[in-house]
Amino acid sequence: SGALPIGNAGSFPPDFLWGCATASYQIEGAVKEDGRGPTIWDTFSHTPGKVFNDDNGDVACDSYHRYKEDTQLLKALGVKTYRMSLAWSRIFPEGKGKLNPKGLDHYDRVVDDLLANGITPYITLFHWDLPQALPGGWQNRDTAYAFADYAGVVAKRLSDRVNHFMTVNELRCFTDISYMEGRHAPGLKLPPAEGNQVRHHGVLAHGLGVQAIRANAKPGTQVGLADNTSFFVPVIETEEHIEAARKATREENAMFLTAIMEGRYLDSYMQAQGAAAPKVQAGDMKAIGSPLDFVAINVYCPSYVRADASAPGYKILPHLPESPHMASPWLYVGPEVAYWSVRCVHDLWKPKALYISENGCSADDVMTDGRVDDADRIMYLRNCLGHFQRATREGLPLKGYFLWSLMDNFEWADGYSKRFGVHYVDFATQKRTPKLSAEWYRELIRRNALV
Ligand code: PNW
Repeated sequence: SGALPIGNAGSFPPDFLWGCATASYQIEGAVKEDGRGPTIWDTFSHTPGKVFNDDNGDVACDSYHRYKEDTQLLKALGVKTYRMSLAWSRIFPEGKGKLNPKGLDHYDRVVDDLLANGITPYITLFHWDLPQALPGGWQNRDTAYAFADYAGVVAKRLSDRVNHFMTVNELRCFTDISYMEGRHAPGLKLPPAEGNQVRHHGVLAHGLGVQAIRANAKPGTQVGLADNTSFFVPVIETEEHIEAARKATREENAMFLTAIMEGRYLDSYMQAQGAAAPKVQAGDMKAIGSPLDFVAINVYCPSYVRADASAPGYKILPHLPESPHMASPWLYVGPEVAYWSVRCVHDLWKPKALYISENGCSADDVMTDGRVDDADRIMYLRNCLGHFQRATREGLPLKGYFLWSLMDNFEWADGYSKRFGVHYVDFATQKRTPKLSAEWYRELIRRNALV
């Protein structure tokens, strides 16, 4: 009859790197074990009313004890790589000063187990679990120096086996959301001058971290960061609107990725902040602009943008509350952002290599007869990957993709109420069950093509 053969909707480059991502506080648990020091997320999640249902990361996915099981989940998926973060306070329980050797020993074991199973670790050094003991947290410039010391120690210990380090994850989240909007630890609502200083300490930590890693790591170690840059989709693909998207990407990220890629704050940003502009010391911008081997971006949702005759030359089109979104209300759907994120970063700054350090979604997963048929998540991922694929087809230097997340985990202020995993976690028993999306991802990796 007229049955068509099973086809591939398009292949990825042969060496494209497929992976999954997680973060220490979201999966490890074991918050009091082997000398780990408390973090601002322990404090925040144990403060009533801060996290949905007053959930916390005390146990999470218990990955501190179950990391070998997690490695086997990765292996079964067929991913070649795993993006994980280290808990700073396991290594320096007070953020600086006395080193806890048990912390480094733990990550040695995790890395060795991954490598023994053919999985390449990509390590994020800071994914929000800031040691509580650091006075003033990111309000204090000293925290940036403490971070660099910690990063250097890790690089020295692990770079014989780990080739890729990301300094920090999502600058906007651990500065703005945490210190200005109050939704994440430490839950402050600082005025603009102090908030801008926190942002500055964040990018400075990244820059000093890059320098410390280069000074301590094996030559050839690749250094970058994972940023949730705000990304813009031109409403119409004409040069005029594409230029508006590029301009918006540069201007709207002036305090984060733009400063890192250009080694300076845009005049427009400094002028707009006026008296509240960050106080910058000699040498800061040089450190912040340290050359990178790669840029990794976390891509979830778009803003749509159009060209505009008046300054600044673009207009961001707001989402309506009823615009389509995934289970998390902030996670608006707009898969073209996958292509335009890569395209705009490439056009603006031409990094040597680009990775997607996170992409994925929450869905209202329910287990029925032992199965989780998460068609919504497959729809979301397939759509995004089609647009990432366009970037690779057009020759943009996109090298790999880390799906967020390997498994359901502690979703910050949403506690355990929002599930992002391709494995379902029953938090009462810690049983991990592959969702239908895991099966789908495995098949995509097997064919190296959209299915
Ligand atoms: C990222 N928002 O966080 C993080 O890197 C992950 O740790 C997290 O689990 C994942 O995305 C899913 O949320 C975000 O409110 C958290 O816009 C919140 C927002 C964006 C990113």
